[in-house]
Amino acid sequence: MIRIDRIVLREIRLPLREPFRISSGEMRERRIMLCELFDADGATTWSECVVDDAPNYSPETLDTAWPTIVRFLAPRLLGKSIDAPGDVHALLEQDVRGHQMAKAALEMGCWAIAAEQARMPLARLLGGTRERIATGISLGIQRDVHSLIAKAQEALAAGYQKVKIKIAPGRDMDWVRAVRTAVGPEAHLMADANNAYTLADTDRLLQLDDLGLMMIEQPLAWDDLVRHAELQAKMRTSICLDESIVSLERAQDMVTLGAGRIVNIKPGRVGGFTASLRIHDYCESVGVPVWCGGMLESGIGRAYNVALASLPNFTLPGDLSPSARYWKQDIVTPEWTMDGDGMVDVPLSGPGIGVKVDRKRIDALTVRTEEIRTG
Ligand code: OSB
Ligand code: MG
Repeated sequence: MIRIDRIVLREIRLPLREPFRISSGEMRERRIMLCELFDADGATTWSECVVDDAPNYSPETLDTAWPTIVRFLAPRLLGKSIDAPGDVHALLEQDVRGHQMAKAALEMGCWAIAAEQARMPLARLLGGTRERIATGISLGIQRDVHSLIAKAQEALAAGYQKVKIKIAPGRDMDWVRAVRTAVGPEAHLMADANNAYTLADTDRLLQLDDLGLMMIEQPLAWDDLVRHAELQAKMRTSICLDESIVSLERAQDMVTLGAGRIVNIKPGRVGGFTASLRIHDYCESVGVPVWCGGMLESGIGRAYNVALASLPNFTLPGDLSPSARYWKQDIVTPEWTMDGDGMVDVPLSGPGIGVKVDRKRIDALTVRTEEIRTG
């Protein structure tokens, strides 16, 4: 039984080790929104709302998620006795349109509370079976092709099992081809366009077919399945959808329309774990591989992604780099690490999210807090 009687929101600022640039924007410092959830029986946990400062990935931002939680979502949860964490999704979804990342922060927090109560690792409560998960790196758009090649080589040497290259018009085919030439035909490469193209670019995008990519992620508009289907019909390279998949229904539509062949599941983007599990199970039933994407999470959000990625149909390496790829110092102990084979351990030795949260450090980084209580 879950009964949340207090939620504390916080904003912290954490500078990235290096700027992360995608076709739709650049980030230097992560504004991170954290939630602390307190259950009436004494169980507590931390969760992360994966919103960004700007609405260039999804319509949500930190400054929309915060008041949405305070005014519309937290009041639905607070003081209510809930049998199982799987019930929270429907409670938050009813008559609240959108705001998936805001919903996910609370929903996933309830799963972690349930894991604490059951004295189970979160990964196992979700049904995860893996002990270690395969990791890929997501490389932002670099200053020039030489630095991109160097970063890709460095990542493969470190053991990463997949290199995702962010592309945009003018920094695309030639750059990916140069990386392919440098790293050889066997390396697992993919590209992510974050909506930078339209169907007018079809001929250009078809050049990717000669580069042996695992997939191209979200080449067209964030909310457009129909045109992705038109492109996929012409393209040998598999399209993987990220931005477009905001629910189980959109994953079903992708398959029905032929808009893509692979799904990047980010639990924040789909409203939390219940929707993620449904998408995972549906994709498994129709033979669509999934992998776990990332939103430059702190060590807290990463714990949730790693737990999810331990499920069986997460058959492709996720964007789940170790802490040191993003931060000088993470806000959890131990920090997330990756071994030389590109594997990250799923924390299985204790209950809940499996990392200790460094409250002192979080206090020092906090720029605002708000407490929401029952009544
Ligand atoms: O498109 O997957 C994306 C980060 C911010 C916004 C969108 C995306 C990304 C990444 C980062 O690719 C992956 C990571 O967290 O390592
Ligand atoms: Mg993406």
